[in-house]
Amino acid sequence: MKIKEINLYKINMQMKHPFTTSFGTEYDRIFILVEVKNDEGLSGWGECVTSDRPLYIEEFTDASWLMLEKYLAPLVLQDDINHPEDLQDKFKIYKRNHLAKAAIDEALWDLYAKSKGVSLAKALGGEKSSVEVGISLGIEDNVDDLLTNIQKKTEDGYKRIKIKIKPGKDLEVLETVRNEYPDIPLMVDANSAYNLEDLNLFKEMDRYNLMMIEQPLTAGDLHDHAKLQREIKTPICLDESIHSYENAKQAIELGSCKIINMKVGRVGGLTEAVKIHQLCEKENIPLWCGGMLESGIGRAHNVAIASLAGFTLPGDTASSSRYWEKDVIKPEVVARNGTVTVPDSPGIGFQVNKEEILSHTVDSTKICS
Ligand code: OSB
Ligand code: MG
Repeated sequence: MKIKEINLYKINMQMKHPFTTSFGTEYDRIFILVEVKNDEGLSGWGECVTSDRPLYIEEFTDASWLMLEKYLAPLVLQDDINHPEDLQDKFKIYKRNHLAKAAIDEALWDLYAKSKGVSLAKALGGEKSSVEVGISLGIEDNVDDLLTNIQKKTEDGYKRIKIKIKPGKDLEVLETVRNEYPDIPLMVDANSAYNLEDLNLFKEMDRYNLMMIEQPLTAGDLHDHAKLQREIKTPICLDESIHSYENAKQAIELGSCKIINMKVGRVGGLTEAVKIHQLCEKENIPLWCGGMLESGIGRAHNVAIASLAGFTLPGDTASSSRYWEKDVIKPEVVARNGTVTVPDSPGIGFQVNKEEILSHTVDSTKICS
């Protein structure tokens, strides 16, 4: 593949509902879409799932923009790329910046699949024709609002409910939710808000029959997560701690988690995601696809990766309409009864609505070979 042109679009999309986690509230998503074009005029698309501030991990949109424009795009334009996997070697000289790298990796995978006339899911080795999804519910000031959300999303058929927790919004909330809904598949996500001094709190959570506790402690602290996992029955699932195959391998070896949340952005792209998937299959570690409040482009990539057989638990890829008045792809992603169909047309399998993208674009640049 000879890449002729790379376009970056800085997007500002207003969310339908603000989303609150232990690290803050998101009202708008300010992120980057990447379009790569080959010499035959075919386009591939990827999403850089940063936010405007480095609250979730260290990357943020303006930094990733610079990374993409100044360092990553020129590397891709330099010479022919036979396969998206070739990016791994090329990108190695620049450290981390996984969300930026992943955006180009996704775009190249989409383009590669389109040029071969196969779906992205198939190109990645996906076998499922549909994927199961749950929903991630933000922290609410008022627990009644959370209960209302749970009621609605359960009626919609989502396969499991994840609720965000933070210190002061944890056990009491869980007690209320479990009293109201004793049997729903339920999990919590702390986004790194606790430390080992909170051990007793996590021991108490064992009472609530949770599927898992996602990222209770600081990102990267595999040692303390292993200590915590030895003390509690509820499986720990790692999100922010897993940036690579090596992180996943070490986490499994140390016993820091029993489940892994895969985010294509966080691990630097689809090639690395497939590698981690193989590891989890071999080690019998249940895997599911996380979410970053993506637009349709990122959402489409999530559906494709989740079609691999080792994604055995419902992911966070809810319907486009949960996040947006109007998404940037056609058709939008729709979860029916907690199930999303995996498209079988070439590439991501959703049509990119350029007009809709441009209506949210606050900055753009074209980088040519
Ligand atoms: O920790 O999984 C997370 C959203 C933004 C940043 C981090 C996380 C999340 C979510 C929402 O939980 C997942 C989604 O609905 O896309
Ligand atoms: Mg998480």
